[in-house]
Amino acid sequence: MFSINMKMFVQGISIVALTGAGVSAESGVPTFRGPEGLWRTFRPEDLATPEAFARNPTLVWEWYDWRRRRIAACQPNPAHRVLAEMEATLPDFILITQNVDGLHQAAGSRKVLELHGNIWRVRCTRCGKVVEDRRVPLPEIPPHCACGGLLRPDVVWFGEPLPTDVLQQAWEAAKRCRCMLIIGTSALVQPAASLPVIAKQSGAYLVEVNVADTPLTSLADEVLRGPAGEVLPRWWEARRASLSGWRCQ
Ligand code: BV8
Ligand code: ZN
Repeated sequence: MFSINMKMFVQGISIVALTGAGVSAESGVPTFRGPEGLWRTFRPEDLATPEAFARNPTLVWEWYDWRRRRIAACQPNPAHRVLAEMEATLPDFILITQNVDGLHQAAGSRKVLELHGNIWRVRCTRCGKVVEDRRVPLPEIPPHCACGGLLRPDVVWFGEPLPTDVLQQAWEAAKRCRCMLIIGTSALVQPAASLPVIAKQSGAYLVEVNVADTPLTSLADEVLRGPAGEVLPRWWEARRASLSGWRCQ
């Protein structure tokens, strides 16, 4: 049983949640490497790289436009909502996500570190302007900036560095947290997959929420095997009650 005690909460324990595509699976957003995963039809190097974009921006944008239309039809699920509630309830909580779908923010999370960017932002390859663009479908493919430059999705492609400030904050959060929830990630993509290792080396209690084993499972102190939308609310319900009991003292 998860042994974090109330004192840790009282001392403002730092809890970090790291999420991957699995947290959005029950919302209907396809994962990257699952049986019906996004990559099943495409290979990452075909589409999610700067080289692929330089070679064929139309193909890359057709894929992103298709994903944007899919995601636009998806709503946050109970796992997203519980994470927003944890942010509102716990004195020291931060959410780190590999996802680009924006569903954490749609569920009410505000303290979100987006390691890989956001599919609802576009960036001009000429003037560098970054704007939110929620048009589905896009009026033209590939889309262009007012300056005439080609727009690209404001996401981190394979072979591209993660935003330095975001990555720095994520390292810091992993180093200082007392508990890390690792939710719905295959733990295959770096440097995101190293964050739980850093947390563990710093003495954190690791809770993995997944429907299957991952390379991190052996490192976890507690494994919640099942869909995040079901098991995470139960896990939180068991603790929120004791937390609110603490508030009555
Ligand atoms: C970097 C944004 C260095 C785009 C993504 C050569 C050159 C440079 C780097 C490398 C290289 N070779 C390898 C690398 C490192 C590379 C990497 O890690 N490759 C892997 C594939 C081996 N990393 C990078 O390139 C990174 N950059 O290293 O730069 C650098 C430094 C300086 C200068 C230049 C370069 C950039 C990585 C970011 C790539 N962008 N996304 C887009 O989305 O379009 S990654 C993509 O994978 C998504 O962000 C996704 O989130 C992420 C990880 O996947 P997961 O989230 O884990 O999803 P997945 O489908 O894999 O797993 C789902 C899990 O959920 C499963 O475990 C499943 O069991 C579970 N699940 C399913 N349903 C549920 C569930 N769990 C709970 N409940 C459910 N209901
Ligand atoms: Zn421009």
